Amino acid sequence: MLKLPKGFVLGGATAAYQCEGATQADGKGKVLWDDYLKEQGRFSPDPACDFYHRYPEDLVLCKQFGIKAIRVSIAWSRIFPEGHGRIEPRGVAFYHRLFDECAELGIEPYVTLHHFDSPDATYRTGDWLNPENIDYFVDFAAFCFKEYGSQVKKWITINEPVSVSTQQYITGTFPPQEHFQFLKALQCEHNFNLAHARVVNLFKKMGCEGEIGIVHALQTVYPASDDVKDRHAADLQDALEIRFYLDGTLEGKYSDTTLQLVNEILEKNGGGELVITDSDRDELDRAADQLDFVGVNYYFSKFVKDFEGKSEFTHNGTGTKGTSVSRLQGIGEVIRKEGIPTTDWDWPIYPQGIYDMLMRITKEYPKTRKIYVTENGLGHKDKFEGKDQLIDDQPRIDYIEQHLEKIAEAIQDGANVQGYFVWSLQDMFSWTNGYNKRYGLFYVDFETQERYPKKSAYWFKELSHAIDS
Ligand code: BGP
Repeated sequence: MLKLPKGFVLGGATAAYQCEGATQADGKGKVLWDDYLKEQGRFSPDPACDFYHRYPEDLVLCKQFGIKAIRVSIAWSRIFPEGHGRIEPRGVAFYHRLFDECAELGIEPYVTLHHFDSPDATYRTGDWLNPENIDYFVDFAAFCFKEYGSQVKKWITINEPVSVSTQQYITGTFPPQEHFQFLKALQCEHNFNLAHARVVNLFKKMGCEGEIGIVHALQTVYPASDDVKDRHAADLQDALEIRFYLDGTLEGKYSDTTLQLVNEILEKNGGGELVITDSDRDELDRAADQLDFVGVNYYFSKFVKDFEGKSEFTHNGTGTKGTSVSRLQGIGEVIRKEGIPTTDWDWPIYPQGIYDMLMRITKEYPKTRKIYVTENGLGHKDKFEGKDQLIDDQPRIDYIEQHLEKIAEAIQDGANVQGYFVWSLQDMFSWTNGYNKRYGLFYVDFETQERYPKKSAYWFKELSHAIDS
């Protein structure tokens, strides 16, 4: 059995737009995804798994299956339908009910303020590239701290800012679908670091109780070979996706090497200069000193080789193995590494990557107080064979177990990892893949909205008991 410390938190993760459904209910304002998904016509975010109405049922399942904590996010546009100004009381009331129910059942909510769902109104005025929208986000955060401060003690400023910056402006897989706009992507990265820092500093200044952190997507990058060019390619890819964020949020300062790498990326892709002011630097610096934890989302690693050709990117959003392509001009090409299994969506399954990332944070970012693994899990085409048949998702159990083993090893080697949240609690909507990429411990029949515990849910329950005993 896995050697995890007593008190280690076992949780399930969700995000508002992926599970709530009810995207037009009770005065909710539009978000950037609403029109975009409608135009695409591939899949709808409604009703997803209808968490907006069925959260009591899901929380009971948590209780029954030893899940002690849940990651949820507050949809900014339920509270401020236009991103700022007018407040929607029905949206405010919904989250009070949700947090009350959590308290009733003894499940601790870890609450994210931004999980990919900017209000349409702020999106249309430049989203994170417009400093005014950062002000609105800070106001939204202040509102939440005051309103829900007695119910919520664990806060997360932003979920995976890198997924937004790169998918909006480099790979074109998030709206507005722009391609290879490196200056925009990197400016967006800095602006995210700044927005996060301002919210952390505000939280501490307000004297709020509890802890605050940020969640990063940290898919470890390795060079495809020992060749010096491949090693440099891995460094560039890492700077773009990982290092710029870790420096900005955990150290509170971009190192000279990080800035050199980032400038090299810009030079090779049309040039331009980032706007980073002295006051920004001061915010970053103060926030890193006060940050309580970092959340690590880890699904896979990347193996990168030198690439000097024209950028090209194809997203595998259907689960057809071998269809993804990622080549970034002057940065690197993601290759398939012999001997490393991949999911149907081409994500290499490489548990060593989580160990290496946890140890990197521990060693290279010593200000970091605590780490939670805030997302990890396996996207899989689970088969439902009738109400009385247990859904056998053994590959998911294997995946989670292998990663938890590596987490346990990192803890033994000095990483202060306090908990693990499986992505996802129940099956839900996936931003660029729709509904056939299931992650949940609980199977959701999207027609009837019935929930069925999968084999992995029973496995998770045993693990939870083992940690408690
Ligand atoms: C993370 C996001 C989640 C979730 C997960 C799985 O990047 O924080 O919101 O979607 O990845 O990703 P996907 O749904 O693309 O498979």
